[in-house]
Amino acid sequence: MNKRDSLKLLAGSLLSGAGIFSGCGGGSSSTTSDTTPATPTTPSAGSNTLWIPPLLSGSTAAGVTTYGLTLAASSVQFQTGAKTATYGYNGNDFWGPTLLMKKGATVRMQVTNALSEDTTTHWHGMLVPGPVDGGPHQVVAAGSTWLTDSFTVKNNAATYWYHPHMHQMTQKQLTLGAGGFIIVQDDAESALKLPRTYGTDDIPLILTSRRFTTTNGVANQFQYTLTAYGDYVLTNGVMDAQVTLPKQLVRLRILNGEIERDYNLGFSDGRSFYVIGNDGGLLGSPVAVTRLIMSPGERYEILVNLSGDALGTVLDLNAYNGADSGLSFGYAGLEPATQGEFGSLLNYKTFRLLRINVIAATTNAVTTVPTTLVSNTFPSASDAIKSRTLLITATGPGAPFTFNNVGFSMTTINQLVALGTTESWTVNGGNIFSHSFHIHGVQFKIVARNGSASAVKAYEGGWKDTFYVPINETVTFVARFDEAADSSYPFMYHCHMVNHEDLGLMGQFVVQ
Ligand SMILES: [Cu+2]
Repeated sequence: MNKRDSLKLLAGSLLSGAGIFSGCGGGSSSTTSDTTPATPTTPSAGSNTLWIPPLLSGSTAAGVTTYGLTLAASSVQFQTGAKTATYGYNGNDFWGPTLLMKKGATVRMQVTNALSEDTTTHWHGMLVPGPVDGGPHQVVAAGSTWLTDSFTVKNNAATYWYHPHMHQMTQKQLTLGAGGFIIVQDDAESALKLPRTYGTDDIPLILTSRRFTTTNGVANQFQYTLTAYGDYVLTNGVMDAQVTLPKQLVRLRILNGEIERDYNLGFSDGRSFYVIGNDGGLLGSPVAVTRLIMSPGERYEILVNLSGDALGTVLDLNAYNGADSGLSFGYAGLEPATQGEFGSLLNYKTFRLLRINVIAATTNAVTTVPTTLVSNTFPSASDAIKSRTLLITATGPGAPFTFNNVGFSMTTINQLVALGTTESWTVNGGNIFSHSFHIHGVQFKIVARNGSASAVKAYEGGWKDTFYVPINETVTFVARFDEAADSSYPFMYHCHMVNHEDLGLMGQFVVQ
């Protein structure tokens, strides 16, 4: 047993009996008692058609576009036997529609909570003020509707997402399927010759996995009582997903939607692909890679060139998380166990995320990778008027992760930031495990890893809101804080491994 396992097993033994979910809203008694993990079986080799979330463009009146979302309970036939209880937005059984919006538009969000428990809806990566942000303080009570103030879309063209952010309920609600994409378009992106026919050559991909209980419940919703790692890949909510893609340049908008697992992405034939976008916008130019590490909450847009492939070619998008990956301890999913809290059938191996079958090209197909994309102006370290350091800590056996030894409290503001100023933040991953750091209210630039600018990967050189923090490494970013938030609706910074977040690896800050 490694150090992390021993720490967390102790944490689990202390915390699982502490009734973390008691008092967190009703309606889940039938699933909270369903904690016995099924004996895992090898995932089938069958293939199911990839689901593409429907687009939602909102309804416009008097110059304001309103996006209506309703979160409700549903169920999915994932396994033979009983259906699995799930959550989805707008009548979808798992996940929700893709909100399509344009930079510069005036929009507002309307969320109806049709669950029997409270939720919140956070617009991950969107540049909005505190009261619109949908963090843990902006509770949408069971049966109620939240209509935000209108706001101007300030974000660059990129792929964002929405998901619940209810404290100590985020893991459960995200695990059950509550989430969705937001695609922002802008003039700079529209001027480029890029694939953008949604569902044809422009494909959103949420990558995640789940473990099922003996009664086909989703096991991973229970903090520490069972693994955060799934045994079965769900790509856009579909097990063993396959998609037909045309023989041309194809754009994949990829979200690591996992609870905890990192992905080391690549293609089965080892081909290069091209990173064109980060969390908050396009890069200056495409970056060719054969592997791409994504931690939970991150988005990357990539181009895959299928124009040279024969019709009928079969290609797999895989996670290279195995012994031959070159990865080392701390990377989430590298633990060799196949069962138990830190085990999974998908751990310490290469596994398939999506099977691609190449079909005929469309008319007006894009077939060449652009040499340049957009011009970005980032804040620089020399603009920073303040530096902060966040060390990811665990105070000892039995304790969850914290920032600087201070666990999350809804009533404690941890940082005060002056509106309109630029700061440099350094996150130290600590010596126990890797993490995925996310901060609300800004898009930022990663300027150093372990103090070295050259250690920042070229593919993560754009606008970011979430990043991979390896064990024993530091990551420094520079951000300009232009969105206001007061202590009524403060912004959050947290680990996007949502089991860590729910147990206290989160802090609050105001910008004023
Ligand atoms: Cu973490």
